[in-house]
This record gives sequence, C-alpha cells and structure tokens, in this order.
Amino acid sequence: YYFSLEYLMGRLFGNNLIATGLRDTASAALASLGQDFDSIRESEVDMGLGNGGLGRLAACFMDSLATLDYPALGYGIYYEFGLFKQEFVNGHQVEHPDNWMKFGDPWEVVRPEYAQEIPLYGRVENVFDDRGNYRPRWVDTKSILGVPHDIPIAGYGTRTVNLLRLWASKATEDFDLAAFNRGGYVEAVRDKAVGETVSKVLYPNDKTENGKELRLVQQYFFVAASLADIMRVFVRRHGTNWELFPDRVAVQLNDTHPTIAIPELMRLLVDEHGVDWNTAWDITRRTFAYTNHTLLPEALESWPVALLSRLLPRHLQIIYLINWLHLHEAVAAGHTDADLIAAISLIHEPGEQRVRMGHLAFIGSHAVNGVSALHTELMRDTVFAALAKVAPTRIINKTNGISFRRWFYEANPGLTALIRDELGPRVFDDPAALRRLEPLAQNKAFVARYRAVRHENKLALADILRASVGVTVDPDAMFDVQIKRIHEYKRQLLNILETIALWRAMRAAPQHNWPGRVKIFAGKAAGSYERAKLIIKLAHDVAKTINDDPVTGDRLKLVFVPNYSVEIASRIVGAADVSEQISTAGMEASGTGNMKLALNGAITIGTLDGATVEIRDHVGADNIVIFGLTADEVAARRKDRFAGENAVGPELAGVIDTLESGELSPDDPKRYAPIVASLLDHDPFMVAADFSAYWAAQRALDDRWRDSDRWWPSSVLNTARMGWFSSDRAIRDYADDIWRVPVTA
Ligand code: 26W
Repeated sequence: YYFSLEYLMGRLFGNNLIATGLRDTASAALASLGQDFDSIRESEVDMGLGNGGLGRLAACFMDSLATLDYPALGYGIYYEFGLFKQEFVNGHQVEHPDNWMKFGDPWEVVRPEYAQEIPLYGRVENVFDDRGNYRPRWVDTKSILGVPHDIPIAGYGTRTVNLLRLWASKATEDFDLAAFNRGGYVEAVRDKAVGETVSKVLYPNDKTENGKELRLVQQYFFVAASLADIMRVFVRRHGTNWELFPDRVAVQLNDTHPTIAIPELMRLLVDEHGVDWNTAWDITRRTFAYTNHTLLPEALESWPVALLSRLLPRHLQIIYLINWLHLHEAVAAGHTDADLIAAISLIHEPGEQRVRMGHLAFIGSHAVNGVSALHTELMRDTVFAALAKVAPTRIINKTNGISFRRWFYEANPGLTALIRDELGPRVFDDPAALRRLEPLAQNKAFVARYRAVRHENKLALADILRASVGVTVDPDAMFDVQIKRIHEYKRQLLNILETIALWRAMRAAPQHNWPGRVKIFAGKAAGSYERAKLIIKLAHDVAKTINDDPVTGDRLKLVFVPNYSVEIASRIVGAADVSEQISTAGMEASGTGNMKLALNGAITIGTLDGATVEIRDHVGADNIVIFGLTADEVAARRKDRFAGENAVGPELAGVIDTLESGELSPDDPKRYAPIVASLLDHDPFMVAADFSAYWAAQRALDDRWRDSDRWWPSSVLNTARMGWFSSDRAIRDYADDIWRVPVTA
C-alpha cells in the first residue's frame, strides 16, 4: 500500500492503451470512424494531483507495480482542484484554479459501499477498566465521511490492473447537528460544506506548509480512511489475527505527509482492538517504511503540539508515549549524552513545542530510504545523524526511477519505433536490453536515423512554442532545456544569468562561430514564493530583450513555456539536446527529470547532485558535462563562510552591469536589485560561486555540439545506458528489500 498525498498522473488514455497493447488498434479503429487519435487523446484533462517530483514518482511507481504484477493499492486524496494553472501576464506568473473534473472524470469508479467515517477534534476521556487498565476514550468528536474513488492502473503486457484509491470528503449527517438544533437550517447546510472542503484542493507548495490546520486535517483524513480500509480487507481474510498483519500488509509512506498513520495504527490496535502496547508497536514498525525526499530544513514537517492536541488529542498522547519509550530505550542502550537525547526526541523543544514528523516516521518504520546514493549518504550525515546512531542499519538507499512506458514509448514514438526496428519488441520488457544499442553509436546509418527522430521531435516542439509563446525558433539550434519547479536551489537563475552573459558575448563578437541555442524553460512557482516569481519575471525580461535582437538573431532565443504539466514534459523530453541539472550540490534529493531527458538522449550539463551522480556513473564521464562545487565543498564554504572568496569573474561582472543598468527592465530599473544584492552578499545558493565553472562548461558543450561526430554517438550512448533508471528496477528493489512481497500473477 503506497500512501501519498500526491499523484501526478497526467493523462491516462494513451498510457492505458499502450499498457494493454491496443494503441495501434485503437488508432486504426478511430481512423475508420473518421476520428483522429491525437485529437481524441487531446480532449482528456490532465490529472494533476501533485506538485512535482514526489507526486510524479508516485505515478511512475503505480505503473511499475501493476506492470510487475505486485498486488498493490495507491491511497491518496481525490482533490477537486489539482495544481493551479499558470498563466503569464506581462511576464508575471498568475495562478488559476485547476477545475479538472468540471465535466467529470471518465476513469473514476465510486465505491460508496466502502465509505469510512473519520473522527476529528473532541477530547480524551481517561477511563480505567475493572482491572485498572487505562482504556481511554476519544469522545465528542466531529466526523467527516471519506468516499473512495478508484482509478484503474493497467500494467503493461499483463492482466494485472491495480487501483489508485482516492478519498473524497463528504459531510456526515451529524457534522453540524448543533447549528441545526439551534434552528439555523441555512447555517447548518452551509456548515455541511466544511466536510467537503477537506478534499477540495491540493496544497501548491513543494517545500513549506507552515502549520496550516487544513493540511493536517487532509493528512489525517486520508490516512485514517486508508488504514480502516486496509483493516476491513485484512479482517475479512484473516480475522483479528493481528500478529499476521505485518506479513500481509506493507505501507510505504511517501515523505512525512502520511506519518500520522503511525499513531493512528497504534490507536486502532490498542484502543479499538485491545492489542497490548508492545505487540502493537512491534506490528506497527514492521508494517511501515518511510521514504525521505528532501533535506531542506524548511521542508521538514513539524506540527505544533497545541494544534495536535486540539485536532487529534488521542494521537498526541500516543506520540508522547512513543517518545517516552523511545528515549528510555536509547538511554538503556547506553546513549546517555543529553545533546544526543534532545536530538533524537520526537518533540522539538526550544520555543513552541512541535512534533518532528521525520523523527516519528523514522522510529515508527523498519526501513527509511533516501532516493539517490548521495542523498542517502547526506541523510545519514545530517538530518538523521543522531537517530542513525541509535538505529545504525535503518537508513537504506533506493534510487528513484521513471516509467519507460510513459517517458520513452509514449513520449517518443519515433525513437521507440527506431529501437523496435533495431532490437526487436523484447526490449520493451527489459530496459537493460537497451545496452545493445551501444555498438550502434558508431554506426553512421543508425546515428542518422536517431538524429532524424530528434529533428522531427524538435519540429513538433517548435510548433508548440510558436503556438504557445509566439516565438519562432530554429530547429537546427541546440534545444537546451530546464523544466522543473522554480526554486532557488534548482538555480534557474544561474541558467538565466548565463543566457545574459552569452548574449553579451555574442554581441561583442558577432563574427564568432556561436552555435545556435534555444533556452527552454518551464515550471511553476509556488504562489507565495516571491523570489521564484521574480526569477520567472527575469526570464521574461531577458526573453523580451534578446529574442528580437537582430545581432544575435536565430542564434539565441529564450522561451518560457507556460503551465508546465506531465503533458508538456512529454512533448519536450524527446526534443531536448541538452538537459540542465544544475542544483546547488547537496540540495536536490534525486531528480527524475534528469533521467527522462538522458533516456531520450539529451546530454546533461549538471552538478554532482542527486541521481545525476549515478547518471554519470552509468552513461560514462565522457557523455555528460559536470561542473561546479561538490556537496562537500558547498558544506565547507557554508561552514567557513569565507568572505571575499566569491571572486566575480568578468562574465558575471558584465551580467551584473546589465542587471543594474535597468536595460532589461526599463519600466522598473531597480527590479533586480535584490537578486544582485544576494549574489554579491551571502550568495546562499552559490550562484556566483559556480558561475565561471558553469560558463566554461557551457562553452565546452558548444565545442561538442560543433563536433557532430562526437555529439550524436554520445547522445545514443545516453539512451543505451539509462536502462537502470527504470522505475521497474526501483520497485523490484523496494519489493525485495523493504516489503518482502512476492508477485501474484
Ligand atoms: C510540506 C510541504 C512539502 C511538499 C512536498 C514538502 C516537501 C515536498 C516534497 C518532498 C518535494 C518533492 O517533490 N521532492 C522531490 O522528490 C523527488 C522524488 O523523490 C526528487 O526526485 C526530488 O529531488 C525532490 O526535490
């Protein structure tokens, strides 16, 4: 059972047809009816119930679980509104609600017979039974109803169809009885709407969610409904033989968002089913496993004790008892250092008391995993260093993967056909077989066909760019792509500043043999993230300035594709020549876009961060361009804060001149002063520190591009060597090492 607050599914039509082997049949059938497959496909609304990497990973994992015949269910929330739609007005991001189910959802199967009632608020009554045992009762609760909506997930080349079970919230009859009794009929009906608000909208932030009550209600709502559903099925099959529970049930927590499931399972076992505490704790820990997706301090969830005691009073008691036992166990094992004990406590003390959800997930799980080798190592050394002393073997690595069905076969039909021609259809059942492309990297005829496919994809993307942003680009130019959430640590700023530097250099030496470049950006900024929105505005100001410059002409363009989505990503990945993976080292947990682009043959320019480290190991150091500070070097600089070390090289100095001159923003010449200040002052994301290395790496990329006898074999080798990054491999690893679950079919 995969527990995730986000599933970024995209469209399901094409994917399900590929899974069932009916894509060509459907296409022919539609044609015989005078219908066009693509326009039918276009009419489906994207299911965008996620923010970014974490939500898309959940979707790829569902695909692999079904394909590999694992008996798995994904649990989550059936949000009425997915991630906001993005529009640019004058280069500023404007958000609009994503009313994706306005005309209904053709995939949903509603299961009202499995609805669950979820209690909230209330208080704990301290009751003791005849023998003096504590038998607390959670009373005076309000409740909401969870109604499951099942989305079928068809495995590829198998009869397995798993379910994504998403909960919609409804009001229960008694939710606002009080208002009703006071004679306030209209008020009562209006208040009933409160029950419906819980599943109304996905929170649009991918890093912080500062203690919003509704967010915690969402978390508890879906977790409590899902555990009750799991128990319903378990009891039907095995009765109340709870000791068997962890052998039949494995729950994977997608980040800390569903961590309240740990005290909830304890509550169900101890309070509702009379299991003794120690047995219940053993069952709970053997049931759960936790995946961490970020080490950014602002993204580590913690909930104020005061909020928990109001919303989930019994759970807070349980958390306190878990913590008390956990700390005593540590002391008994010889960990008596007071600092260590404070560091492993579930309760963050100074100031307002808060429950650290990462700590709770860690101690309530039998396995805790990172999502790339580097990230897992950093988990052990930083956020979970103290807990790792107490439980040294709990942290393991499971490097992310991607669904090849969606990100290769569906997104790049041209390349898929070419590979089927060369390697035969069996390659689709075994991504490792892509290796057999390696010798073809030296085969001129094959390389020419591989190039032709890319060219076709670039023509198609050029049409989309013309239609969506009104910019005409040269399909022979290098398509240089950075597509992901806008975040300072991902350093779109570094890429934009390099664009300015390149523009200046081209204008200074127009006769130089500059390769054509199209810088393609796409991605959303959280509505409240002002700096990210300023970076979007900068990209637009740069585009406006350079795109019409007759000196640079077709040789340099910047386009920002609006409203990034799974659908847009799948149009871009097959048309990319270059993949920008340039996060400040140590900050990107894994990245999965890096895998999609490299698999489709883009050459990565990147820092040694997240899974890019492993991509280098697989594709070979000659087929990737690495630059910049390493995670260790970044950490050392942060510690020493060596001032003056940020030598601003000539290219960056010129860029800063341009920013300060107001040339890019004549309507508001000081618009980018805050950006300049942060570059020159503390440079928190090491943009200035990495700038010259990045500039040099980009020029090295220019040299490679001019040498097509080097570029294209290297591109083919990227495709040939990315097989390991299939989510099938990742899911097999989870199943073998964490869930210990056999396949069913
Ligand atoms: C509390 C709000 C919140 C919401 C979402 C905090 C954190 C998140 C996610 C952890 C953000 C996320 O999507 N992380 C990404 O997860 C991907 C899948 O593992 C990784 O590839 C990315 O590197 C990581 O940033």
